[in-house]
Amino acid sequence: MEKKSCLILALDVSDREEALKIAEDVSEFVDAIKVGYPLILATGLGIIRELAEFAPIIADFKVADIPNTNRLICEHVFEAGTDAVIVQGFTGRDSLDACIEIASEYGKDVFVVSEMSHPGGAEFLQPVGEAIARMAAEAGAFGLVAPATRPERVTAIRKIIGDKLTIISPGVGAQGGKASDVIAAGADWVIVGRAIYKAESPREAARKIAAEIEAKLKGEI
Ligand code: O7E
Repeated sequence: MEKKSCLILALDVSDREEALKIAEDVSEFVDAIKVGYPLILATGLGIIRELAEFAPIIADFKVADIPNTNRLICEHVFEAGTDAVIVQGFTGRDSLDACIEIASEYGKDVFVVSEMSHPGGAEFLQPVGEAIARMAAEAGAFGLVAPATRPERVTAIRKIIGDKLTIISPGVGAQGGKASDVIAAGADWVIVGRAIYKAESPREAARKIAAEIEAKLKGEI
């Protein structure tokens, strides 16, 4: 995935036309579009190829099963035309290896959730987040998902993985995180959903966040 704006759109709308319109409007300002259960369950897997016209697609199915089932899920996901899949790390190394194996057959990427951005993410996942990050690095994942709502956790995870893996970070906007803080903390990309797709002008909202990130990277703010 090419790093330009360092912004990923989380497209959690349920209407096909709306999804395509937003994707087209914001495509200039995003490096990828993340799609998950809300959009896919509402419109079907075919939306992935339609959206891929506008940006690389990350399939957020947070895959969390035994190795064989993970393999079957990832095959469907890559056959549908996605560039990357998001999987959970807590299911263990063999389950993660199964996803990475299929991804490398297709020449695609795997992101591993190390810890989550909502308050409940601190209950069970946070205590094992660093161990999951180490495992993902050893397994050869492309990247990790770490919480924009807790930039200090992004920094802690960056220290563990060094430059070996990328970090994508959700929780900016509606969940309270700030894009420039998370980039400064060590994330490669921020993931933004509602603050863009619910804005009066999704294009303008995406442009503003991309500009904030650019200013941070240039040391202007
Ligand atoms: O809060 P929003 O509207 O900006 O949307 C955030 C998106 O990131 C949404 O799709 C949600 O499911 C996802 N997400 C989190 O918010 N927190 C997490 O810890 C993990 C994810 C996620 O997408 O995991 C994979 C990146």
